[in-house]
Amino acid sequence: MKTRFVPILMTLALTSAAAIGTAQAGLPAGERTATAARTVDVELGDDFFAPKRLSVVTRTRVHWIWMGQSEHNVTVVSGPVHFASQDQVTGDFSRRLRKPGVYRLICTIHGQRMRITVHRPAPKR
Ligand SMILES: [Cu+2]
Repeated sequence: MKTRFVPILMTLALTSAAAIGTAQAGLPAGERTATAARTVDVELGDDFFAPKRLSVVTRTRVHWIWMGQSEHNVTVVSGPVHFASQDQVTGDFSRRLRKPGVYRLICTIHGQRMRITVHRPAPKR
């Protein structure tokens, strides 16, 4: 049991660090916003996405990480581009989102949802 506990604590610590790094005042709870193209991690648990809502600039890479015990997938049900992961129990999946718009995603096995809004970066001055 001890051997299982350590990785879980490490994962929690990493998740908290990531949340602090992207926390922004004035945003609804659970909403994470990226203003520069980079990689944003999303946890895929039993049965939820965290965060559920994401707002990112074009060219951001979204990286889903399987954290639960059950089989899940990431499937776009509406949006500018459609894609889907395999059904998997562990591992990860990523996509770079180049087209602006609203992407609605679900796990087709359990129905948990998430939404990603992709917007163009603000013009440079
Ligand atoms: Cu699922």
